Amino acid sequence: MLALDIGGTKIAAAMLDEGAIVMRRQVAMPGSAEAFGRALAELTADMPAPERVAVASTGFVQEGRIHAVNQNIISFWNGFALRDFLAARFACPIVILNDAQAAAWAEYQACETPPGNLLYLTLSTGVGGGLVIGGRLQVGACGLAGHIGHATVSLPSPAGRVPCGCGRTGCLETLASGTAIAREATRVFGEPLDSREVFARAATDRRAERILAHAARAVAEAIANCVMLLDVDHVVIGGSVGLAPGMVERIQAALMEEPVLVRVAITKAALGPDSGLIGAAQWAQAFEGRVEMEARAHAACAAHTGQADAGGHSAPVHAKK
Ligand code: ADP
Ligand code: BMX
Ligand code: ZN
Repeated sequence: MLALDIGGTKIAAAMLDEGAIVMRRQVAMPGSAEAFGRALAELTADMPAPERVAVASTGFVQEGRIHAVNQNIISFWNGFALRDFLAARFACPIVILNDAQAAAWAEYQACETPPGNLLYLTLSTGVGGGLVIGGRLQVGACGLAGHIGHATVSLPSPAGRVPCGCGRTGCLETLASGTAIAREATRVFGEPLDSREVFARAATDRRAERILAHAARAVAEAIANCVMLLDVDHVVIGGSVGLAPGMVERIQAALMEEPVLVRVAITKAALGPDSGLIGAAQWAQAFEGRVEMEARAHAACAAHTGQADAGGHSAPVHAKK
């Protein structure tokens, strides 16, 4: 099985044998469909022809197409026919899932004692989320389930409430993603800084630590909302920002500021940067053409994608301002 994890910053490709990763490669996510094709060819050049392709991708997935929630994450991703694109390269079944949903599924399977309801949060280029409720991964009616990065939090960013590429203002993603941390650090320090550099400076510079603590507080608020809404009893944190030194501890500390009722267990992703790859593979293994496991591009979802459905509705909620 070939597994791909396609994010706003990088693409990871892995060959799996009986669920275990045997080869793994990673490249930067290119900015066009043509360059994406070339990167894919390069990543898989020395891999054997797969029997199945499993994809964890940023964006929400409907019947093999990827739609952007945040228009600013990947320039060519909105409505991109990823399954057709891959089918032209691999003559085998292809299963596609949102990246955070895939990671949630893998992390749920990796739990020694399965929680009742699990929330997986990736702090990466954006902020993604996946939910396993009562042992079932939630993809949602239209593929959007778990998109907690676009739930708003009341904590303002020090630079004010920031508009998000999804059309809302004050989303968790505008406070706690790698992109948001870099933007805030660049404002505070007056020089271009990425989030890795903010973590490096945090031990010795209080301004850097404050930026990370603020992001952690926003995450804790979103977790509290999720506990109240869904009675989540375990939260798993992943993504390069979530896995960076001290981030989980900062979120745990911030959740202690919330009432005891919402103080759930928070752990670092047991599968580290591989949860998306492994979760997509596990999902594809179980899929066997069961369409009820996929979100459908049904009439009600046309509003999300701006595509007119049979009833003639076309309400692009993502129209750029
Ligand atoms: P993707 O979003 O493509 O899945 P990542 O999970 O690697 O990829 O997240 C990318 C974001 O994480 C970028 O904003 C990047 O600057 C940031 N990042 C990458 N490595 C680190 C690190 N070691 N420490 C902190 N931030 C990191
Ligand atoms: C964004 C959104 C989610 C995704 C999350 C994390 C897009 C293109 N992506 O909120 O679907 O799960 O980012 O993705 O709208 P990543 O790119 O940070 O890995
Ligand atoms: Zn948003």
